[in-house]
Amino acid sequence: MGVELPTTEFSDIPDELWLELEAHAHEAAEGHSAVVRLLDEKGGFAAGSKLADAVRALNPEDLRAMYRDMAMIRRFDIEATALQRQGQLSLWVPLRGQEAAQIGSGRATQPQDYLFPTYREHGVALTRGVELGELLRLFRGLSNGGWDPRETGFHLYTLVLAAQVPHAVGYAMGIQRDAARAEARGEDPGDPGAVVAYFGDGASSEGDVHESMVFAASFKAPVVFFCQNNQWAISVPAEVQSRIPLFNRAKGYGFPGVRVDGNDVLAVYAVTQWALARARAGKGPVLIEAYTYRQGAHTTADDPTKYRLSDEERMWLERDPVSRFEAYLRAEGIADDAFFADVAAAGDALAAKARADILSFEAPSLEDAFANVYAEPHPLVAEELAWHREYEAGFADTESAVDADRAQEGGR
Ligand SMILES: Cc1ncc(C[n+]2csc(CCOP(=O)(O)OP(=O)(O)O)c2C)c(N)n1
Ligand SMILES: [Mg+2]
Repeated sequence: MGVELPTTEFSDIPDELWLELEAHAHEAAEGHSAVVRLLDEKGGFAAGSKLADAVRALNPEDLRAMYRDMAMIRRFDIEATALQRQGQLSLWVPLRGQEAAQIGSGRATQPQDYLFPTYREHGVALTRGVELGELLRLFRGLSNGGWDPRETGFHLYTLVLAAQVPHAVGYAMGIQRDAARAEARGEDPGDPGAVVAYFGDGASSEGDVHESMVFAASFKAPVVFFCQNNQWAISVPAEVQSRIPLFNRAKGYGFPGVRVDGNDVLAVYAVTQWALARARAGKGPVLIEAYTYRQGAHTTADDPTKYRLSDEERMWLERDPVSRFEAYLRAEGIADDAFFADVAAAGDALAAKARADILSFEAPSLEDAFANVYAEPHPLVAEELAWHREYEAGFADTESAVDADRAQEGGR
């Protein structure tokens, strides 16, 4: 379970504060605590470290904003899940349980950074100013993307597992080269930003992640690999994806790996800030494993009761990231009943807006879905579309029978 981080890698970080992480790593190596954590399960704060002091120094306003983001995206997620059940979305990918990992890491980024999400990063999207209605359009089948990645520094969702990770490293290498070229011309590149590559525990098994890590290490690319280990890749448990804790893999590539309690928003925020600062300073990549839990189904097309026990779900509910942070904010006197009531009301308003937005959206077109398989028309796609139309038409009788039944029931 232990980890040995290369101490020389850490020794020249400008802000000595971050050396605290090295201490965490050594502790882990001795088997004391393998996880960087500031908030315990009841919202108690582990004071007495430099990392803790830095986090404690955060402006109460920022802490409240962090909570607000977590609560808002949770409420949005609940509404989107319900909207899918009511036939308004083709699919929804719930983020419930991963709010701290996403809001903590997203809030640690700077506007000039560029983030590559998977398909579950709704919380990160919120921190980057993505219009949440765009997520609904995507999952309704109305758009293939939806927002301008250059404006938000937030790439489009990627559904092909790990495909965004080599893109992220390539982008980071591009940043590095642009800056070097500017310097060669005698210009000041300023802060050109760093990159965050999000992926899951399951995606970590893809060759793309391996190749990305080799390139990132070799070129010291300014990229943070942010793996949300939510314990499951659909029905496959994380321990099957890796026989060692995932963060330990970084060592084999020659850069630091840190496991952070992914349900502790303050720890995630601090660790991500540290990793980004390191990337900006030209020290190369870091792998962050945010240890968290997918509380809901993989997607609305999945039923987790078929492959995991309710005892496990109950245990993780006790580690819930949102209520943990609420307990901390209350205990510290940073937020009171009025604040939480206000956030709940804002969440309900956001949910109502999502519902109103959806009802104003057009129905997705079957033709559009087929039209975008290739840039040019393709005979096989045309054939498949014709087959699908015929298949849909096969339900016409059933539909009229159902309508007739309903009419009869209505009359009774
Ligand atoms: C290349 C590829 N293989 C398989 C799939 C099907 N698939 C979609 S999500 C998923 C599990 C991913 O698990 P993980 O990486 O842990 O992310 P999580 O869904 O838990 O956030 C699989 C196998 C896919 N989308 N892409
Ligand atoms: Mg997973």
